[in-house]
Amino acid sequence: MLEETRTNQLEKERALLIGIYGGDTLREQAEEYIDELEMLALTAGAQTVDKVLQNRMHPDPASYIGKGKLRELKMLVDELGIDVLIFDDDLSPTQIRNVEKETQSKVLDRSGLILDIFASRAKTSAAKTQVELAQLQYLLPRLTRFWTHLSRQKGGIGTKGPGETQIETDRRLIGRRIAVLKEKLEKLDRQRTTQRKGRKEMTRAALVGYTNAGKSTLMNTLTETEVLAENRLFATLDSTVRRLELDSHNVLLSDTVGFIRKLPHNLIESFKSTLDEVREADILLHVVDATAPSVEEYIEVVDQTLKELGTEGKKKLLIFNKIDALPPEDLSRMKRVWPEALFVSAERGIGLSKLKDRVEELIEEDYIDFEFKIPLTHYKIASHLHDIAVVEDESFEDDEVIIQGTIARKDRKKLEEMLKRVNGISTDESRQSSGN
Ligand SMILES: Nc1nc2c(ncn2[C@@H]2O[C@H](COP(=O)(O)OP(=O)(O)OP(=O)(O)O)[C@@H](O)[C@H]2O)c(=O)[nH]1
Ligand SMILES: [Mg+2]
Repeated sequence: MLEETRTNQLEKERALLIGIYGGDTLREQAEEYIDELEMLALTAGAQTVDKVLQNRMHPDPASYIGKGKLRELKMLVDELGIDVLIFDDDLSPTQIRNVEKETQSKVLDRSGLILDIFASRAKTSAAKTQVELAQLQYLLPRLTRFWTHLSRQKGGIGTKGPGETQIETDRRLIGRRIAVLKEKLEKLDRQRTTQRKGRKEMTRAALVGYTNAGKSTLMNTLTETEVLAENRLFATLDSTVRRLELDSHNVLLSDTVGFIRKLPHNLIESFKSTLDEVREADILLHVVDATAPSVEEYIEVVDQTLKELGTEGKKKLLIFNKIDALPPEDLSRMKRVWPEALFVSAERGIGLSKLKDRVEELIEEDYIDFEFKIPLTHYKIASHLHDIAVVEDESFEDDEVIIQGTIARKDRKKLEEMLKRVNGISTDESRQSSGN
């Protein structure tokens, strides 16, 4: 059961959900989409009173659903005491206006709803700024509707909305606010980059996946921490980074915001800096809720979103979670379909050692042998090496320490260059001291 939010609200808004099927979308699919929309509505604090599905190839450009259906909708609104109509697709400003006019009810589309949830969830300054930016960008083209709304609230029946000048003024104000927010985000971005510099050399893995897949739970179990994990959509909005100690490697593991179908594009845009954790990761751990009704589609949505973020070519592990709640026959079937995938239960701690082994294998693919001779005068380099490499042997000789082991290819190159400089200096020093 999905927990309800905003319980302080005296009366829950009564929502009617509307979707269409036909064309590429089968009825069962549309039903599932609308169930997801119900979850979203509940997360936002609304109570779903009824759902309406219409069979039509394409949305009506004027009102999304057909004229006749719209009249039916109006009757339902009155009969059931509906406060808000929520559409499963994004509506154009014209569609919103027409439906509002015909039904005399508040109209929200999927993006508007998702943005509303993000807004109520955002806690940190970065998340708040990102959400506000996305909301304003969403609002800008829809401005007329909000003003029509406002004038109606003032009581003017059939008023045409404010004059163009008022809307223009408002557009300018929003435009200015957007600029301020963008600047603020850039500043936050610079701070994050500085913070990140220190951990550049460690292997980084990011948990990604559909919302509610169990990313945060997996993060908690693997790193023995306590980030918020709950049965609601978008529990996580900010990335959290924790150290994960494996047998021979240390990894920085980050937990990130979940994805969903039809995630508003400007939301992805404005969350790009939060999603930097994903873009900069060496390994992506794609967590999938194995008990979800349409696993394949969830995987596809996540892959598409990852593509949008420009993360192709990264190493990826597909991890099916919640296998404790999966009927055994489904588990066997999935193992056949995805022989490469891992099957775990984050909550029960099943399959985690195999998961850790696989992560180590992936890291090791890029690991190569090294042997470095480091002057004791630069022992700092040796301790740094202990942090970033797997040290297998260490011996002391005269004024040098000889260290052997395996290291990431990119780090070996860096250290070689560093040592070249250091050895250059010490050779010079020794030449000078021997009087040559
Ligand atoms: N049965 C079962 N439930 C699990 C398992 N792992 C997580 N869950 C439940 O799934 C729900 C979502 O878990 P989270 O870890 O918050 O999911 P998330 O992917 O971080 O979700 P968002 O942050 O909202 O994107 C919670 O109610 C968890 O208790 C598991 O292994 N088995
Ligand atoms: Mg989470």
